[in-house]
Amino acid sequence: MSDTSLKATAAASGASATERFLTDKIGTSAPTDTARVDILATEIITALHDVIRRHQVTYQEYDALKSWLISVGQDGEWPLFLDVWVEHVVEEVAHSTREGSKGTIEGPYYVPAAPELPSVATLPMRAGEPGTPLCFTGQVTDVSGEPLPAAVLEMWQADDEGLYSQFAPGVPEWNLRGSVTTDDEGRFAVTTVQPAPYQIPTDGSCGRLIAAAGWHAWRPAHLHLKVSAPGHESLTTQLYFRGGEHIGDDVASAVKAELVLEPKPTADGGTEAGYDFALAPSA
Ligand code: MBD
Ligand code: FE
Repeated sequence: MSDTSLKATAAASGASATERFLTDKIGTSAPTDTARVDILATEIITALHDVIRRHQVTYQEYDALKSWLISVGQDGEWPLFLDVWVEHVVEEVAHSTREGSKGTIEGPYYVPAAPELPSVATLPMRAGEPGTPLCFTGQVTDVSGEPLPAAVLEMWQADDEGLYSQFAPGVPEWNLRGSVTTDDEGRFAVTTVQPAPYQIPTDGSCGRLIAAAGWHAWRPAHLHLKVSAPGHESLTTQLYFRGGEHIGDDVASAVKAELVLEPKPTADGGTEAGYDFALAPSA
């Protein structure tokens, strides 16, 4: 980071992620009927009772839980906690029968309306952006292989230090975020840098849980994508790098075999990787 007075803290990125969620997503969930709430809430609470009985949970542990739950909210880390430990199952259930390319979790750091870019483009980045240059190419089609011209590929990613713009201080607003439109054959070629593996903040409530449980805080390096085209279901996914650290033990359980790129070194010291997306027709 160029400005060493700025530190990426859990409280800062958590507050940004919470604000982001409240801005974009609140009220977008369908109204849920009483019977559905009754079943889900009853079963969740009953599952908790079962754990307490099975493990003879003490008052001390109960108070530790209460205190931790309060601190998750104070840190703004509910989006982080839920997206790391819960979202992957919601995604699995939501898309179990969808045709086309595999999706995975969105995570807490998507921002809509990133700068619009043509089919051959470089993501917004700083002069001398650190990291290995990456040329990411591919094609968007429907499930029968018909090209989808003017599909939109929204990309966001961490930089070479594992920092996301708008969630870490000192990074320009739209750094490594862009909204790429495919050409008339559905193709794109995006120049960026290879993201670093991402460590979820260790100084907040999620970090305290990880330390207390003896887990690790790492996600493998990944590119985030939302691919959309008229008449088709939007695809929210991530792509990983073959051989990358933590591919096999992602803290967020979001890696799928189909989502691992085969990066190849290029003559100029960079990397190239290709991926083709097939979008399902809208329901
Ligand atoms: C991330 O970058 C991410 O993708 C997820 C799912 C959770 C935390 C940070
Ligand atoms: Fe991420």
